[in-house]
Amino acid sequence: MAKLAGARESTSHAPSRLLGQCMVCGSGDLDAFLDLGQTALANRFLRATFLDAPEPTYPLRAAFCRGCAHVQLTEAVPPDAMFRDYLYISSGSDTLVAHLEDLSRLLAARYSLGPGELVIDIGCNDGTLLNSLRRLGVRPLGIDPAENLAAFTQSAGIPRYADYFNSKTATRVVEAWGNASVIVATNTFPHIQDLHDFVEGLRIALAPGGVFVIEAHYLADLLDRVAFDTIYHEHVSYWALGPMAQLFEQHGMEVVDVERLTVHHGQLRTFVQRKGEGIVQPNVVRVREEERARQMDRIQTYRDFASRSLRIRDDLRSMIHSLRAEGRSVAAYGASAKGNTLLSFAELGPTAIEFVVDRSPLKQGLFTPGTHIAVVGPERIRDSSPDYLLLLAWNFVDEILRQQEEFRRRGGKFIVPVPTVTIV
Ligand code: JHZ
Ligand code: ZN
Repeated sequence: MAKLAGARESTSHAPSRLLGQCMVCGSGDLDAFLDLGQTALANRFLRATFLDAPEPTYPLRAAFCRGCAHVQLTEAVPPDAMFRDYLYISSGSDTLVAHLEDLSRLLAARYSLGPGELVIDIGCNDGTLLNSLRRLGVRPLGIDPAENLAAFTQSAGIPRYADYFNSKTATRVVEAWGNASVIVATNTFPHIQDLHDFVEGLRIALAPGGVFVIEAHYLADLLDRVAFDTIYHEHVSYWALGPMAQLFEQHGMEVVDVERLTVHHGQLRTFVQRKGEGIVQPNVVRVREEERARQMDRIQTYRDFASRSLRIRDDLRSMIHSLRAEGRSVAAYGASAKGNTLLSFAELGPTAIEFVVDRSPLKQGLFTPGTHIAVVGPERIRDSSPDYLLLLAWNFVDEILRQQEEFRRRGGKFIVPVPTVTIV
């Protein structure tokens, strides 16, 4: 088991950096459309002994670039405060493990990957994807700055370069391991603060004809699901295909294929190659047209989204306060990062929410950042029989409802916060 984090014992407050310009096109014409307040870092769960210590918080605001329609935060938190010691593990959800196994099979088949070929996973986390790639016979390499997660790949014998990916580390990686046929990044691309240097790193590390495959939450789905809770400091970018294609074009690369996925709350899987090395599929043009048709390049779209987000916050707050006033007990399920945006924004603390259940042993025993609610194991649902569970990991609703049949049979109800607050 990975060691529990050192950084959670520190109360140091490295300041955030104001992003005065668009990270894609450099325009200074940024329009902030949603202010989620001053919040603690979403994955920075606390030990009991630190509940009274000052907790660093940072402004959380999303902005639209009038130059290229990219959506990003207005402030960047120093990466070391978020990624050196990382609590989220990919193997925490059966749905996600199955998804990453499918992805490894797709990559191996689509690119006919042989035993000598290197596949790099940027943000490899606990090595779930790399394990499955290795079983298919390819040569895996993980790159990830999380020191506390290195033990997972080490015990599996998978090489890992424990740092951020950029042009400098790409050069070192090529010297030590050679060029990669495929570089993949699942749920990592939204975290990248220096996009241009990252893309230069790809150009250095990819073999001729090599492919970069991104999976990241898709802005169109974020809008449809009103998933404002997925806005937190780790995610500096909220990707649509239009701005993403522009980014790669600036570096002599192009998006050659794209697919929409249902995993998490809806994602985009994008395939990128050096210009001229691949054939651009009709999907790319189609998705870009769909984005224009639904006005993802207009600020009004984001203003409407912001109003719907405020409405959810108000509805949720009043529902939970009235349930509590009627004497009902309310707890939450899934100590997800997005759950912490939701709890902070709706100002729901331990008097409203008794505890948060999570399967991950890395989170149990800790307290939610900012709101300080205890995280406990799933057995607590049986022991305390809460009347309601606020579903903070709503992206796994099917998996969780299946697991919690007993709770529901006994009359327990789930509150699903988005796209509108509903009880199931
Ligand atoms: P989950 C993470 O966000 C972090 P989070 C990251 N920044 C990102 O971009 C997204 O993923 C994609 C628990 N759980 O996956 C496990 C149960 O207890 O929605 C997790 O702690 N029982 C990389 O944190 C949490 O819920 C279960 O049955 O918002 C879910 O977190 C299941 C399925 C999950 O991601
Ligand atoms: Zn821009």
